[in-house]
Amino acid sequence: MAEGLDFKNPVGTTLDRFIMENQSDFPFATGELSQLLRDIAFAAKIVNKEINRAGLSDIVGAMGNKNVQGEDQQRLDVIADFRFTQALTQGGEVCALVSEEVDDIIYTGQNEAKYVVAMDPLDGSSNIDVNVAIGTIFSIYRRKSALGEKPTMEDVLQKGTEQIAAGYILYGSSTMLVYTTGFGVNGFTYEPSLGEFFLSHPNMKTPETGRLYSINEGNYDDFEDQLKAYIQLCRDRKYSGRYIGSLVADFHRNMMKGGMYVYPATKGSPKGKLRLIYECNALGFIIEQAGGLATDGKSRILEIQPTELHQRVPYYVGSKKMVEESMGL
Ligand code: AHM
Ligand code: MG
Repeated sequence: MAEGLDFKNPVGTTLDRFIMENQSDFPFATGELSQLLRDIAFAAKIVNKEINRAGLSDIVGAMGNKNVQGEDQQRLDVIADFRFTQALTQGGEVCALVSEEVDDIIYTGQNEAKYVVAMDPLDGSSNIDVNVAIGTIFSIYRRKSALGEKPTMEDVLQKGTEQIAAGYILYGSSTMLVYTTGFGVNGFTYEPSLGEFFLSHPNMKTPETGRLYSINEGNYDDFEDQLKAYIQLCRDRKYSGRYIGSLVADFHRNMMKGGMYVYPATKGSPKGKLRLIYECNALGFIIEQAGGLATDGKSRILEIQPTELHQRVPYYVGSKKMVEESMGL
């Protein structure tokens, strides 16, 4: 063996191995959740591939709106919705799905399955067509209704505290899958030539405070006085304003470096813009597991009882001290 080189663990831990090795965290685990997470990762690889060739598909699409397989060109968010729905329906572990792309509950027909998934298959709509980082967000719940029956509204309208797993995929300069099952947050980076996610960011923690603030300052005049005062404080302290307009990318950067993302109520979106059950709760679970905080500006996001599938909430998420300070605490 070449001196100084460690070949014992040459490529690190794959996502599949990690999921398998950590399955015993769950009492009575029978492997369905592990399979469900693998189904999500599988769909993520396909979506990642579609995203990477998006520019090329457009060129082909321009010649009569057909791609190389002769299929009609479709928007990436529609493609992502189709890929994830297909993977989770065929995977057999999910009885019902909620997707940002679909108004009603999607019944998979797998009434024996234990789990419910809420997701935004491709978030950052304004960035999808312009080669800027975008993401997928997902949240997993155990159903409340009896196995074998058709799932109900109660199954999908659960508080964030009931999540058993949540995660996101960031399609950025590299593709990452980050998830939690309530035992810390772990990040995996995709290696395209091997087609595998590898553990690259074990046990992720966010700094207690930070110097980045992410908000659409174009809406400043609409903000409540308290938030205006906090933004002014960030400016006085020479914090950096960083806003991609892709929630997953802004969230991920802030979690890594220390910072806060806010989408408050505005005149145009009086209840905020982001969706409680598949955007705010998922990232709220992750940030809490990483040591941060997620609120609606007044109280903890994970404790809000959802009443509608596509409910919007104001959203404050990131480093604990910054979120507290912005709320006047
Ligand atoms: P989308 O689900 O339609 O993509 O909207 C969510 C996105 C977030 O990713 C992003 O942070 C925010 O909307 C940007 O909104 P705005 O352009 O109003 O600042
Ligand atoms: Mg979205």
